[in-house]
Amino acid sequence: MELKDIKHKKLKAWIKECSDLCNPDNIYICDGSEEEKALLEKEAFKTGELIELNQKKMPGCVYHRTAANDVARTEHLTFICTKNKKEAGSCNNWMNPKEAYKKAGAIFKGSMRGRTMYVIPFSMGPIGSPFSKTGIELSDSIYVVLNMKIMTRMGKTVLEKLEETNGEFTKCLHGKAELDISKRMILHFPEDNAIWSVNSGYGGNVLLGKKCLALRIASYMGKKEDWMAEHMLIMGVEDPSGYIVYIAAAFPSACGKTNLAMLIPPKGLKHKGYRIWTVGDDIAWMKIDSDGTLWAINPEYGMFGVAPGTNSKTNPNAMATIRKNTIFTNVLLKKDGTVWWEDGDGSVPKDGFDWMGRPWKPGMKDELGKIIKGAHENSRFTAPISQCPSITNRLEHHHGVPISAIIFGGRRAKVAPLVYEAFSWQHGVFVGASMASERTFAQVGKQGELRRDPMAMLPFCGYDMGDYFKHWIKMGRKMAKPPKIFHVNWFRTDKKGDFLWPGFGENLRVLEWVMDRCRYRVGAKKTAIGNIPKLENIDMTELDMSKKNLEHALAVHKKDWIYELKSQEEFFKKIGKSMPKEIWQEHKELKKRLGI
Ligand code: GTP
Ligand code: SPV
Ligand code: MN
Repeated sequence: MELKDIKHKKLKAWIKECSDLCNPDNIYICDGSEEEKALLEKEAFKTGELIELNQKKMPGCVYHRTAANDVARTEHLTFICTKNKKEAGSCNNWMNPKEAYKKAGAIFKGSMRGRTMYVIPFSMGPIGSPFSKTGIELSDSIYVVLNMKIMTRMGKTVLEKLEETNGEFTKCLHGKAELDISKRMILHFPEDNAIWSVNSGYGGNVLLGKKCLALRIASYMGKKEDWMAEHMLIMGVEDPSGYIVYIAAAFPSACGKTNLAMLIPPKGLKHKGYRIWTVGDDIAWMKIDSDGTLWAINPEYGMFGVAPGTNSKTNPNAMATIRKNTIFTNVLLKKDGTVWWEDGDGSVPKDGFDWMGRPWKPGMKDELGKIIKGAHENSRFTAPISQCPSITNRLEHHHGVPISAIIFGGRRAKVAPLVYEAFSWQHGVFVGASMASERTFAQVGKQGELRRDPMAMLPFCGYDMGDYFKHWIKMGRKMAKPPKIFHVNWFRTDKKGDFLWPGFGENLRVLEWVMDRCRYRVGAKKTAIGNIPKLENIDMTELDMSKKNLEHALAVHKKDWIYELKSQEEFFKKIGKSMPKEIWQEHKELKKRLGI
């Protein structure tokens, strides 16, 4: 298919406009077929953009390295470009759309000379579902095309549907340009339903269906159209009677979404016969259906997961998912054409090539004496979600799944207990709004620093944060049966700095309590911050953890929370006038409950 064959007038004109700007040698319209994939891979092997992995041991797997300064989302170079600055709010970087188009336009100009511009039609959500949105990404990167093929429903069928309905689409323009970080810009134009990304080749910056469309642009759409786009995993927990409770959970980047979404019941709970169904591991789109309950879909089709720390003990389902047809980015390349990462499976290889392509041996140190890692800490795998052994059979279901509980969570060494339940929807919105987490390697910046990250959406909300909280409150009022809201923290540490809670599969013990609360099967202990489990209501069968440590994990320390309140207040003040009075009200109530 060629440009002249495109019947959708607006689409054709826009591709032409972008091609006039970027000046590619060729335009190629992707059909999403396996033959196309094979051809593109072959070409990328020739140029070195991709390396073919050992096909005997890792069928269908390829390897890619990004530039050394292009290994994580760059939030400081990410902008919301609305006419009115107020719409973007104080938590986003803002740029005037005119200025943004001009600046980025100058960088895009002629940037695809000698390259091909790939036209990537994709659907976020099942094709044709009332939940779904169509995007067209133009990119000069084969790596992007191949990732989009895994991460979204991509190709001919999407384009046909768009033409058939003469539908709307999000205009996504991506160019690698010179991969120059000083000229990198990730721009969102919610009023134009457009995204421009230039000078990056890394994940969330360039797979424009993911964070850019499915969260920043979609959250903006959701506010207007009465739905929600959230940074949440979706999972079903089936009990032995066959009843499935669906849970959506928002944790910041690299805080355990992928792991929780496909957990395997721990040994001690095996006899209870729970089964986990994975619906999504990063993004949820949620709508109130005619039954008054909240239904969710995973708009994605693949997983872009953190490699380090993933192994057959912590996450066997992820290991099974990435056995074939997977793109590995920035991990260690072994001499036998397989890959490895820190805390992965198998023994540490005696040599290989690190994520920058340099010869590597374990224990090597840099000039500062720091150990050189073989895989970058934010190295990732891209794999079809259908390969996950616990995949739900409702992935293509146009209505998604009904959500009974929403869980917020962060990475907090102190303060936040293992789990607590909000008293109401409005209190739950406050709990989400006051979330905080220690920074991880998934974003550039100081690691470990605590930052407030409401609903894990700080870097992803496409409009003013105060208005976003209002939207949450409004949605709750529209639901006949709003989900119960909880907060968890798998990362609380003891005095020595070790995690108090074993995490991973054992987290089911906490989910069990969450489900029991949703079904009114168990009581709770009321504290100032919310309801926490009575010790005897967390099933500790075969878990090597003392009662005392469970007590520590669940403890609510008044002193910590007084400090926490202040930090929340500072953050809410920064959001400014748009902060809903209901959230301030909840803040006041918490103060009262703490007796201050
Ligand atoms: P993004 O893809 O960046 O959004 O990350 P994510 O939220 O999906 O996080 P993921 O599940 O990939 O986990 C990130 C890191 O946290 C990995 O190194 C995991 O091994 C670790 N992790 C996940 N769950 C737990 C847990 O329950 N306890 C502990 N201690 N670590 C965990
Ligand atoms: C995240 O950082 O939340 C990710 C990886 O899931 S990225 O796609 O780069 O945003
Ligand atoms: Mn994520």
